[in-house]
Amino acid sequence: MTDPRLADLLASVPDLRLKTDAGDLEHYGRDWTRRWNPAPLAIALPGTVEEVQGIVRWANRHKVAIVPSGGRTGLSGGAVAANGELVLSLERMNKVLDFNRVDRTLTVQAGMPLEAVHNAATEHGLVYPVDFAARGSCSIGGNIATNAGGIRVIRYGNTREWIAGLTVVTGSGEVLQLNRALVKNSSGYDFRQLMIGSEGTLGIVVEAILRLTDPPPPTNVMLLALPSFEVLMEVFNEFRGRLRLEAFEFFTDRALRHVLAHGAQKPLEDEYPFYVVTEFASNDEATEAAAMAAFEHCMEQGWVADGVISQSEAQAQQIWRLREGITEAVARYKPYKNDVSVRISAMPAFLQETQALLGEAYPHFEVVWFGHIGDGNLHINVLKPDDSSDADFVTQCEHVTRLLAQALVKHGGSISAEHGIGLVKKPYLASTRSEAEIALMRGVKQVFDPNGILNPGKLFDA
Ligand code: 2HG
Ligand code: ZN
Repeated sequence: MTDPRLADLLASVPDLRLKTDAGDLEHYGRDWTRRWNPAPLAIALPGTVEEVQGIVRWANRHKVAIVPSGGRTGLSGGAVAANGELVLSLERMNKVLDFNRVDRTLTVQAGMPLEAVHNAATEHGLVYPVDFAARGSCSIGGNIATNAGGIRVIRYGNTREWIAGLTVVTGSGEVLQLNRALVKNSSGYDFRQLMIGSEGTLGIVVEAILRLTDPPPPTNVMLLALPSFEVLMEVFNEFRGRLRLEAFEFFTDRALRHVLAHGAQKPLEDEYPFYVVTEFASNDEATEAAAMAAFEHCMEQGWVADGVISQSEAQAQQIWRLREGITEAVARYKPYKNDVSVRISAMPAFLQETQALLGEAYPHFEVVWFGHIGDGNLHINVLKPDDSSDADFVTQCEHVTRLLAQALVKHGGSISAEHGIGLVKKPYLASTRSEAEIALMRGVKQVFDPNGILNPGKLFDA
């Protein structure tokens, strides 16, 4: 280890675990975007809050940038280290610290994988309800940094709703205990909420107090086949009106083809252009009858052409796999991803306009649509053809994203619904946030991170 800065780091934080092998730099320097070449200085794996503080103080002395790092499953480049940064991986800080039955809270270290959080809550007969396909690899700290959403937002909201308290190390190395699990706390600015979704630019989340809730009632999962995009919101309204929805997701025939090619089981005899997976509380005859009534009404209206309802837990999982397996199934095509949202009421007009826009702009690329339609959140994955270079492909897609951003401005939407801005969406931040807001964000960054060492270049340029 020849770099004198690293020698000083080890002198300042004596027991710190540090990795500098080429393979580790590569592994920890990238996220799921795969667009940037990783080039971190080193990887630090602290085991305590004090060690995190020591690293931050060292970084301020040497003006070395820190990239806070969880499971690196992000899709916006928020955890990429491509400029000699120190990656601060929370992966060793992955334990449950406390469970409080009265408060119904679970205190965890930030590096805990989401699935481990789910399991820990279940052990106490409760649930942490934020959930999505990357649950096994992503970490709760990363979820907090991006205010992650997922497949149950329609019922439970985003990560933000479930954070009762945070312990954060700021850019100047102070440790803040934010909100301390209070249910009511009307004592000025809520820095906890400011940290949530700040993408590691204001502070490093080291611990979180998570709110837990009762397990949902028994549910059923239904797959619906739709003849056209236009009826999607009609079907949503019908099901939402009659049932307590836990999820309402959609995907296209192209998405289905990829998931089937990746090993999922064909759900219906015939093919249809659009599909919905919906999960809803179903614990008695009345709810079962309501589900059938919604289905039949949609069939009569011609909004739904076919469908299947889960008869067992295994079948429910099979249906879910059709939706949850999409990201993995298309990963080999290095997709260019959009993650946009509009208000639910603006969805029909926005869908129509976007469909026309993308159909015209991308006649030569395969476009896979899916998403959390019940939250007004669309994922648009454009697949890279084998004969296109990475750079050409991204340039062409960026051109279309500029058009999409204009449509978002018109419909009052967001360029990032749940994946964060990171590096990928940085050029388009102004389509969602006003100049005045972005100027205030810069001011806030200056307060929490005066030397600009925390994840610089992500979200906006200083
Ligand atoms: C999902 O909803 C994730 O499955 C990933 O947010 C979306 O791969 C994507 O574009
Ligand atoms: Zn999503």
